[in-house]
Amino acid sequence: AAIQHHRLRILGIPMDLGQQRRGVDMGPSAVRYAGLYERLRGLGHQVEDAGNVPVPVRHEAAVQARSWTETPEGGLHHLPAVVQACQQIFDAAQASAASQEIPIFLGGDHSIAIGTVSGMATAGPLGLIWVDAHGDFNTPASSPSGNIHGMPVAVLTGRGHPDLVDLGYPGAKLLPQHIVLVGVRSLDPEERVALAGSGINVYTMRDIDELGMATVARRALSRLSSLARIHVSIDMDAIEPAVAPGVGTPVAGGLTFREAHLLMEILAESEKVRSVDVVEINPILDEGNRTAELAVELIASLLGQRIL
Ligand code: B3U
Ligand code: MN
Ligand code: MN
Repeated sequence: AAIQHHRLRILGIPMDLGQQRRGVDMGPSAVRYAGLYERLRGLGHQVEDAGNVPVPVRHEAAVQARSWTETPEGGLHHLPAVVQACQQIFDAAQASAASQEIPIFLGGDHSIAIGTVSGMATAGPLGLIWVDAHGDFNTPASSPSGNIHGMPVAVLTGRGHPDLVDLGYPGAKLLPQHIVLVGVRSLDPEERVALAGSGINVYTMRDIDELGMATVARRALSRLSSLARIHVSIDMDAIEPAVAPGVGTPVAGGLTFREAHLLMEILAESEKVRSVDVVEINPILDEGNRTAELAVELIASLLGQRIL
């Protein structure tokens, strides 16, 4: 079948407050430098680069955290600044959701998805495919780190700090059965128990090894068969670190280059992909710019690039 042409909107979100390592705020620049705009134009899409959503810089966020509120942050790093940035992300995503365009959100760490997914969910039922080495299903009680980037999936199902859960509008944004995790291989002890009992569909690396990525990708889509709109959130640490070294928390045993592309190609065939996040690229930790270059390739495959 011929490739479907879309209106695409690139939005950078230089967020590094959801985790401890410096450098993920440069993710949007790295992906732009790797040629995202040109590649998507080359596929025949209409592309607009809308620039970046403002995110408080780290020092300012630390100062604000002390001055904005007398109450403690509940152990969450940079909570007020993450909430403020996610509110702006929510507004941008909500505007995109109401239009015909497909937004491509360039992180930044994975805490941005609290805003992107919540905003996209305003236009009706939304399925979520979360490609990640981690579960990102921690709550303030279960998190070993206090890092908000380990919490967005929990937040989107209504679990976690109220300032995050009630972002945009009160309460859960997605049903657990409308969420599919792919590539999981690192869970914290309590996170693991909560995830197993959540109703979320999880495809671990073991599942991918046993079933093959084609089967996993098709099963993931069949879980979301009742939904017309899917958000794909790609944490680059899902990919094998030898292939994608420029991430803050690499975990051995990830998706191969070929598995990651096959997943994108099968998701593209569904013609349900409505929005995309690409997160956790840290150019400081990268070899050259290869992790951002891989991200561009994966986004292209997700948006219709075909070999034949
Ligand atoms: N589960 C750990 C580590 C982690 C989560 N997401 C990433 N790392 N990228 C945590 O801090 O919640
Ligand atoms: Mn993640
Ligand atoms: Mn991860």
